[in-house]
Amino acid sequence: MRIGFIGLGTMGEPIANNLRKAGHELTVWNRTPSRADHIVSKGGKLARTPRECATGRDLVLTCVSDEAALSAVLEGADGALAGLAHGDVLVDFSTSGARAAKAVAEEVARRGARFVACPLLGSRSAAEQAQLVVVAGGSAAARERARPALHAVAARIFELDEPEKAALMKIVVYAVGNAMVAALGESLALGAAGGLEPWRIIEVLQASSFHSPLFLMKGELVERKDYAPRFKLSLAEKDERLVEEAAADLGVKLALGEAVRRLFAEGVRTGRGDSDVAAVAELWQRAKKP
Ligand code: NA7
Repeated sequence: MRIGFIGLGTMGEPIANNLRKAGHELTVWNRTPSRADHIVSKGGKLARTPRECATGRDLVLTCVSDEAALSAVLEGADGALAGLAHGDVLVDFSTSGARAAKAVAEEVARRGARFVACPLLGSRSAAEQAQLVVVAGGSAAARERARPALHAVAARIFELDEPEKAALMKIVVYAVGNAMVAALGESLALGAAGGLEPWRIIEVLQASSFHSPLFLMKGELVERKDYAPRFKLSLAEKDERLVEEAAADLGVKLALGEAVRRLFAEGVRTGRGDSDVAAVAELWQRAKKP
Protein backbone atom coordinates (compact mmCIF):
# COMPACT_ATOMS: atom_id res chain seq x y z
CA MET A 1 0.00 0.00 0.00
CA ARG A 2 0.99 3.64 -0.40
CA ILE A 3 1.02 4.82 3.20
CA GLY A 4 1.32 8.35 4.55
CA PHE A 5 2.66 8.35 8.13
CA ILE A 6 2.57 11.43 10.37
CA GLY A 7 4.40 11.51 13.73
CA LEU A 8 7.74 9.78 14.13
CA GLY A 9 8.14 9.94 17.92
CA THR A 10 9.08 7.17 20.34
CA MET A 11 6.25 4.95 19.10
CA GLY A 12 5.65 6.30 15.60
CA GLU A 13 9.19 5.80 14.31
CA PRO A 14 9.45 2.03 14.97
CA ILE A 15 5.87 1.52 13.72
CA ALA A 16 6.63 3.34 10.47
CA ASN A 17 9.83 1.37 10.16
CA ASN A 18 7.94 -1.93 10.41
CA LEU A 19 5.51 -0.78 7.73
CA ARG A 20 8.48 -0.06 5.49
CA LYS A 21 10.00 -3.47 6.25
CA ALA A 22 6.66 -5.11 5.39
CA GLY A 23 7.02 -3.67 1.90
CA HIS A 24 4.62 -0.73 2.04
CA GLU A 25 5.56 2.43 0.15
CA LEU A 26 6.08 5.02 2.85
CA THR A 27 5.78 8.82 2.81
CA VAL A 28 6.37 10.44 6.20
CA TRP A 29 6.04 13.80 7.91
CA ASN A 30 7.25 14.86 11.33
CA ARG A 31 7.26 18.32 12.95
CA THR A 32 10.98 17.86 13.65
CA PRO A 33 12.16 16.64 10.25
CA SER A 34 15.44 15.11 11.52
CA ARG A 35 13.44 12.35 13.24
CA ALA A 36 12.62 11.07 9.74
CA ASP A 37 16.30 10.64 8.78
CA HIS A 38 16.42 6.90 9.42
CA ILE A 39 13.27 6.13 7.45
CA VAL A 40 14.36 8.39 4.59
CA SER A 41 17.81 6.74 4.52
CA LYS A 42 15.97 3.42 3.98
CA GLY A 43 13.93 4.70 1.05
CA GLY A 44 10.97 6.46 2.69
CA LYS A 45 9.95 9.82 1.20
CA LEU A 46 9.73 12.98 3.31
CA ALA A 47 6.64 15.13 2.71
CA ARG A 48 6.80 18.92 3.21
CA THR A 49 3.44 19.16 4.98
CA PRO A 50 0.92 16.79 6.61
CA ARG A 51 -1.38 17.59 3.67
CA GLU A 52 1.20 16.40 1.14
CA CYS A 53 1.82 13.32 3.30
CA ALA A 54 -1.90 12.46 3.21
CA THR A 55 -2.55 13.15 -0.46
CA GLY A 56 -2.98 10.21 -2.82
CA ARG A 57 -2.37 7.43 -0.24
CA ASP A 58 -4.18 4.16 0.27
CA LEU A 59 -3.93 4.74 4.00
CA VAL A 60 -2.99 7.72 6.18
CA LEU A 61 -1.68 7.03 9.68
CA THR A 62 -1.05 9.46 12.54
CA CYS A 63 0.84 8.87 15.79
CA VAL A 64 1.27 12.09 17.79
CA SER A 65 1.23 13.04 21.47
CA ASP A 66 -2.30 14.16 22.27
CA GLU A 67 -5.46 15.96 21.09
CA ALA A 68 -3.63 19.27 20.56
CA ALA A 69 -0.93 17.61 18.46
CA LEU A 70 -3.58 15.75 16.49
CA SER A 71 -5.42 19.00 15.70
CA ALA A 72 -2.10 20.58 14.70
CA VAL A 73 -1.36 17.88 12.11
CA LEU A 74 -4.96 17.47 10.85
CA GLU A 75 -6.34 20.99 10.60
CA GLY A 76 -5.57 24.06 8.49
CA ALA A 77 -4.58 24.55 4.87
CA ASP A 78 -1.50 22.32 5.26
CA GLY A 79 -3.22 19.78 7.51
CA ALA A 80 -3.72 16.12 6.66
CA LEU A 81 -7.53 16.47 6.41
CA ALA A 82 -7.06 18.79 3.44
CA GLY A 83 -5.24 15.96 1.64
CA LEU A 84 -7.99 13.35 2.12
CA ALA A 85 -10.17 12.43 -0.84
CA HIS A 86 -13.55 10.68 -0.93
CA GLY A 87 -13.21 7.08 0.31
CA ASP A 88 -9.77 7.57 1.92
CA VAL A 89 -9.06 6.05 5.32
CA LEU A 90 -7.34 7.85 8.19
CA VAL A 91 -6.09 5.76 11.12
CA ASP A 92 -4.98 7.46 14.34
CA PHE A 93 -2.64 5.56 16.69
CA SER A 94 -2.44 8.46 19.17
CA THR A 95 -4.17 8.32 22.53
CA SER A 96 -6.38 11.36 22.15
CA GLY A 97 -9.49 10.32 24.06
CA ALA A 98 -13.06 9.50 23.13
CA ARG A 99 -14.13 13.12 22.68
CA ALA A 100 -11.39 13.82 20.10
CA ALA A 101 -12.05 10.49 18.34
CA LYS A 102 -15.71 11.41 17.84
CA ALA A 103 -14.88 14.91 16.61
CA VAL A 104 -12.22 13.69 14.15
CA ALA A 105 -14.54 10.94 12.87
CA GLU A 106 -17.21 13.57 12.12
CA GLU A 107 -14.73 15.89 10.42
CA VAL A 108 -13.32 13.05 8.30
CA ALA A 109 -16.84 11.88 7.36
CA ARG A 110 -17.72 15.41 6.18
CA ARG A 111 -14.99 14.96 3.57
CA GLY A 112 -16.40 11.61 2.47
CA ALA A 113 -13.46 9.76 4.04
CA ARG A 114 -13.42 7.23 6.89
CA PHE A 115 -11.76 7.23 10.30
CA VAL A 116 -10.38 4.42 12.47
CA ALA A 117 -9.24 5.32 16.00
CA CYS A 118 -6.56 2.78 16.76
CA PRO A 119 -4.91 3.46 20.13
CA LEU A 120 -1.86 1.40 21.02
CA LEU A 121 -1.03 -0.68 24.06
CA GLY A 122 2.66 -1.48 24.52
CA SER A 123 6.11 -0.01 24.89
CA ARG A 124 8.69 1.11 22.32
CA SER A 125 10.31 -2.32 22.39
CA ALA A 126 6.94 -3.93 21.60
CA ALA A 127 6.62 -1.44 18.73
CA GLU A 128 10.11 -2.34 17.47
CA GLN A 129 9.25 -6.04 17.53
CA ALA A 130 5.83 -5.52 15.90
CA GLN A 131 4.27 -6.92 19.08
CA LEU A 132 1.87 -4.09 19.90
CA VAL A 133 -1.72 -4.59 20.97
CA VAL A 134 -4.10 -2.27 19.11
CA VAL A 135 -7.80 -1.52 19.50
CA ALA A 136 -9.22 -0.53 16.12
CA GLY A 137 -12.55 1.32 16.18
CA GLY A 138 -14.37 2.25 12.98
CA SER A 139 -16.66 0.89 10.29
CA ALA A 140 -16.03 -2.66 9.02
CA ALA A 141 -14.96 -1.39 5.60
CA ALA A 142 -12.48 1.11 7.07
CA ARG A 143 -11.02 -1.53 9.41
CA GLU A 144 -10.68 -3.88 6.45
CA ARG A 145 -8.58 -1.30 4.59
CA ALA A 146 -6.38 -0.73 7.65
CA ARG A 147 -5.86 -4.41 8.50
CA PRO A 148 -2.70 -5.16 6.44
CA ALA A 149 -0.93 -2.22 8.06
CA LEU A 150 -2.12 -3.24 11.54
CA HIS A 151 -0.88 -6.80 11.01
CA ALA A 152 2.57 -5.40 10.18
CA VAL A 153 2.86 -3.65 13.56
CA ALA A 154 0.73 -5.56 16.09
CA ALA A 155 0.54 -9.00 17.67
CA ARG A 156 -3.11 -8.57 18.72
CA ILE A 157 -5.83 -6.53 17.06
CA PHE A 158 -9.12 -5.93 18.85
CA GLU A 159 -11.91 -4.47 16.74
CA LEU A 160 -14.88 -2.28 17.70
CA ASP A 161 -17.51 -0.57 15.56
CA GLU A 162 -16.97 3.02 16.67
CA PRO A 163 -13.84 5.18 16.99
CA GLU A 164 -14.86 6.60 20.38
CA LYS A 165 -15.35 3.11 21.84
CA ALA A 166 -11.78 2.15 20.84
CA ALA A 167 -10.49 5.38 22.40
CA LEU A 168 -12.46 4.67 25.58
CA MET A 169 -11.17 1.07 25.72
CA LYS A 170 -7.56 2.25 25.70
CA ILE A 171 -7.98 4.74 28.53
CA VAL A 172 -10.12 2.38 30.60
CA VAL A 173 -7.36 -0.25 30.42
CA TYR A 174 -4.59 2.28 31.07
CA ALA A 175 -6.48 3.60 34.09
CA VAL A 176 -5.90 0.16 35.64
CA GLY A 177 -2.18 0.17 34.76
CA ASN A 178 -1.67 3.71 36.05
CA ALA A 179 -3.41 2.87 39.33
CA MET A 180 -1.11 -0.17 39.65
CA VAL A 181 2.00 2.00 39.21
CA ALA A 182 0.68 4.47 41.80
CA ALA A 183 -0.17 1.68 44.25
CA LEU A 184 3.29 0.17 43.84
CA GLY A 185 5.04 3.51 44.53
CA GLU A 186 2.91 4.06 47.63
CA SER A 187 3.48 0.58 49.01
CA LEU A 188 7.24 0.66 48.40
CA ALA A 189 7.44 3.98 50.27
CA LEU A 190 5.36 2.64 53.16
CA GLY A 191 7.48 -0.51 53.35
CA ALA A 192 10.73 1.46 53.15
CA ALA A 193 9.57 3.72 56.01
CA GLY A 194 9.31 0.58 58.13
CA GLY A 195 12.68 -0.84 56.99
CA LEU A 196 11.54 -3.19 54.20
CA GLU A 197 13.80 -3.23 51.18
CA PRO A 198 12.05 -2.64 47.84
CA TRP A 199 13.36 -5.81 46.19
CA ARG A 200 12.06 -7.89 49.11
CA ILE A 201 8.61 -6.34 48.80
CA ILE A 202 8.60 -7.00 45.06
CA GLU A 203 9.75 -10.58 45.63
CA VAL A 204 6.84 -11.30 47.98
CA LEU A 205 4.37 -9.38 45.80
CA GLN A 206 5.42 -11.39 42.75
CA ALA A 207 4.97 -14.68 44.64
CA SER A 208 1.41 -13.66 45.52
CA SER A 209 -1.69 -13.87 43.37
CA PHE A 210 -1.38 -10.10 42.74
CA HIS A 211 1.81 -10.60 40.70
CA SER A 212 2.22 -8.70 37.46
CA PRO A 213 4.99 -8.09 34.90
CA LEU A 214 4.27 -4.38 35.45
CA PHE A 215 5.22 -4.58 39.15
CA LEU A 216 8.49 -6.31 38.24
CA MET A 217 9.33 -3.82 35.47
CA LYS A 218 8.47 -0.67 37.41
CA GLY A 219 9.65 -2.03 40.79
CA GLU A 220 13.14 -2.57 39.39
CA LEU A 221 13.21 0.99 38.06
CA VAL A 222 12.19 2.39 41.46
CA GLU A 223 14.80 0.28 43.24
CA ARG A 224 17.57 1.43 40.88
CA LYS A 225 16.17 4.99 40.75
CA ASP A 226 16.47 4.63 36.98
CA TYR A 227 13.77 6.83 35.52
CA ALA A 228 14.89 6.97 31.89
CA PRO A 229 11.53 7.03 30.08
CA ARG A 230 10.04 3.74 28.93
CA PHE A 231 6.63 5.37 29.23
CA LYS A 232 6.73 9.09 29.96
CA LEU A 233 4.93 10.41 33.02
CA SER A 234 3.60 13.33 30.96
CA LEU A 235 1.82 10.87 28.63
CA ALA A 236 0.45 8.88 31.58
CA GLU A 237 -0.82 12.15 33.06
CA LYS A 238 -2.50 12.93 29.74
CA ASP A 239 -4.16 9.49 29.81
CA GLU A 240 -5.51 10.21 33.29
CA ARG A 241 -6.84 13.56 32.05
CA LEU A 242 -8.65 11.66 29.28
CA VAL A 243 -10.05 9.24 31.88
CA GLU A 244 -11.41 12.24 33.78
CA GLU A 245 -12.84 13.73 30.57
CA ALA A 246 -14.61 10.44 29.70
CA ALA A 247 -15.95 10.13 33.25
CA ALA A 248 -17.39 13.66 33.04
CA ASP A 249 -18.94 12.99 29.61
CA LEU A 250 -20.44 9.68 30.75
CA GLY A 251 -21.58 10.92 34.17
CA VAL A 252 -19.45 8.49 36.17
CA LYS A 253 -17.80 9.61 39.42
CA LEU A 254 -14.30 8.18 39.85
CA ALA A 255 -12.44 8.15 43.17
CA LEU A 256 -9.24 6.27 42.31
CA GLY A 257 -8.89 7.91 38.90
CA GLU A 258 -9.01 11.38 40.48
CA ALA A 259 -6.36 10.47 43.05
CA VAL A 260 -4.06 9.05 40.35
CA ARG A 261 -4.53 12.09 38.14
CA ARG A 262 -3.66 14.46 41.01
CA LEU A 263 -0.56 12.39 41.80
CA PHE A 264 0.63 12.31 38.19
CA ALA A 265 -0.05 16.05 37.80
CA GLU A 266 2.10 16.66 40.89
CA GLY A 267 4.87 14.56 39.28
CA VAL A 268 4.72 16.65 36.09
CA ARG A 269 4.56 19.90 38.11
CA THR A 270 7.73 18.92 39.98
CA GLY A 271 9.68 18.41 36.74
CA ARG A 272 9.27 14.66 36.19
CA GLY A 273 7.16 14.81 33.01
CA ASP A 274 9.93 13.44 30.79
CA SER A 275 10.85 10.69 33.29
CA ASP A 276 9.33 7.24 33.33
CA VAL A 277 5.92 7.06 35.01
CA ALA A 278 7.62 5.02 37.79
CA ALA A 279 9.21 8.30 38.95
CA VAL A 280 5.98 9.09 40.83
CA ALA A 281 7.43 6.79 43.52
CA GLU A 282 9.80 9.65 44.38
CA LEU A 283 6.90 11.81 45.48
CA TRP A 284 6.33 9.63 48.56
CA GLN A 285 10.04 9.37 49.31
CA ARG A 286 10.19 13.15 49.27
CA ALA A 287 7.11 13.40 51.47
CA LYS A 288 8.68 11.16 54.12
CA LYS A 289 11.93 13.14 54.40
CA PRO A 290 11.23 16.74 53.40
P1 NA7 B 1 6.51 11.16 21.70
O1 NA7 B 1 7.77 10.38 21.64
O2 NA7 B 1 6.43 12.30 22.69
O3 NA7 B 1 6.26 11.72 20.21
C1 NA7 B 1 5.22 12.61 19.98
C2 NA7 B 1 5.06 12.84 18.48
O4 NA7 B 1 4.04 13.84 18.32
C3 NA7 B 1 6.31 13.40 17.81
O5 NA7 B 1 6.35 12.97 16.47
C4 NA7 B 1 6.06 14.90 17.91
O6 NA7 B 1 6.79 15.65 16.96
C5 NA7 B 1 4.58 14.95 17.60
N1 NA7 B 1 3.97 16.21 18.05
C6 NA7 B 1 3.78 16.62 19.31
N2 NA7 B 1 3.19 17.84 19.34
C7 NA7 B 1 3.01 18.19 18.03
C8 NA7 B 1 2.44 19.33 17.41
N3 NA7 B 1 1.93 20.35 18.10
N4 NA7 B 1 2.43 19.36 16.07
C9 NA7 B 1 2.92 18.33 15.33
N5 NA7 B 1 3.48 17.22 15.87
C10 NA7 B 1 3.51 17.15 17.22
O7 NA7 B 1 5.25 10.26 21.98
P2 NA7 B 1 5.08 8.68 21.72
O8 NA7 B 1 5.56 8.35 20.34
O9 NA7 B 1 5.64 7.94 22.89
O10 NA7 B 1 3.49 8.51 21.82
C11 NA7 B 1 2.66 8.79 20.70
C12 NA7 B 1 1.23 8.43 21.06
O11 NA7 B 1 1.11 7.01 21.28
C13 NA7 B 1 0.73 9.09 22.32
O12 NA7 B 1 -0.61 9.49 22.15
C14 NA7 B 1 0.86 8.00 23.39
O13 NA7 B 1 -0.04 8.21 24.45
C15 NA7 B 1 0.62 6.73 22.60
P3 NA7 B 1 8.30 16.13 17.30
O14 NA7 B 1 9.19 14.98 16.94
O15 NA7 B 1 8.34 16.47 18.77
O16 NA7 B 1 8.51 17.33 16.45
